[in-house]
Amino acid sequence: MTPTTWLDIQTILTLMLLAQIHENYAWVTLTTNDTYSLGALVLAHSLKRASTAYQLVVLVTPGVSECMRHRLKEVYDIIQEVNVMNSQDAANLALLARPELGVTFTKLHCWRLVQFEKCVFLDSDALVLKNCDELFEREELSAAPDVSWPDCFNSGVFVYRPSLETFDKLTKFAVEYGSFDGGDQGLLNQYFADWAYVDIHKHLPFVYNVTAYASYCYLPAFKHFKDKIKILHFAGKMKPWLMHYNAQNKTPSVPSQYTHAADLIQLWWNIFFDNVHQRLNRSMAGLAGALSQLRLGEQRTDEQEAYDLLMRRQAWEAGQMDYTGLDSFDNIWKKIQETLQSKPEDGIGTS
Ligand SMILES: [Mn+2]
Repeated sequence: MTPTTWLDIQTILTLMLLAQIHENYAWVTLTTNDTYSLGALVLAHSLKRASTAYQLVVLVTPGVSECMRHRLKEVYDIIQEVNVMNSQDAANLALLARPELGVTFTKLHCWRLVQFEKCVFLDSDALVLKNCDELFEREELSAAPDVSWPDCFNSGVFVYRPSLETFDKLTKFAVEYGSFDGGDQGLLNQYFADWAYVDIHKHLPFVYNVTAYASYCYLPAFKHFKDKIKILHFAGKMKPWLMHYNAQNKTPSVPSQYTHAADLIQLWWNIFFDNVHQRLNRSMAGLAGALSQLRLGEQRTDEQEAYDLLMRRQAWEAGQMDYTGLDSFDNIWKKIQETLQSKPEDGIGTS
């Protein structure tokens, strides 16, 4: 065999191996409604911008509209419907004042994607800034420390191996022991309890899951290491899509707690306008429908501003709306127009 032929065979074998790895690895996220799907769409585009070699999977619950599912299908390789699992641990959730966290138990379904050998789960409120394909070299369960309690990992980014057996054990564990914080982070930390002590390779560097919120943030370090951040995580209640966006000057109104990350929030919105906005339409629920009405470079009408504000408030409060009936776009729009058109004296005598 000539050296050239041998080299060719080696190249072919390497390429075959790589192709197989690419098929067996996937990024996975979860969305439970149309508003969170905005995050999932921007996240997928951020992964593509970072030129990932791996597939993208999105888990959706029944709360995601048909129309939004079509948009998700355009950018995700696989869209998988899962049922909402509640922690039914109302006391713990109330303690956290985050009743919406119960839904994050749905995350456990990611272990059922057994067509893949290894996956990285990313919350849909994450934004990938640099290629992170090297994460697939890590083992289950690899994650970055949580800023509030660094002996716990943050469950917004983690490497895992899909397995029906693990899924079963996790759900049984959840039923038996609950979760110390009522959400998936407490549960996963209880289950993978040796994470903090046993294997340092399972500690991802913090740059793979940097929390954007200022009171959780070591600001001088944020400034110093900003260029090294690989994944920014908008943990907490304030999400980029909840920030008011000025379509005329193309900038979001960044709350004071986030000014250190203003350029990265601007990046989220730039990706949103480059890749997501034009594919939205007003039949979508919540903020997705409201944002579809934005026109860059144009000032919004009072009605549009009022509608946007209402949708942001709804999303903030995580209120359940009836998107097809009384709370549908057309009805809310009509109500807003009536309110804005009514003269001030109309309000006299009403509380
Ligand atoms: Mn999150």
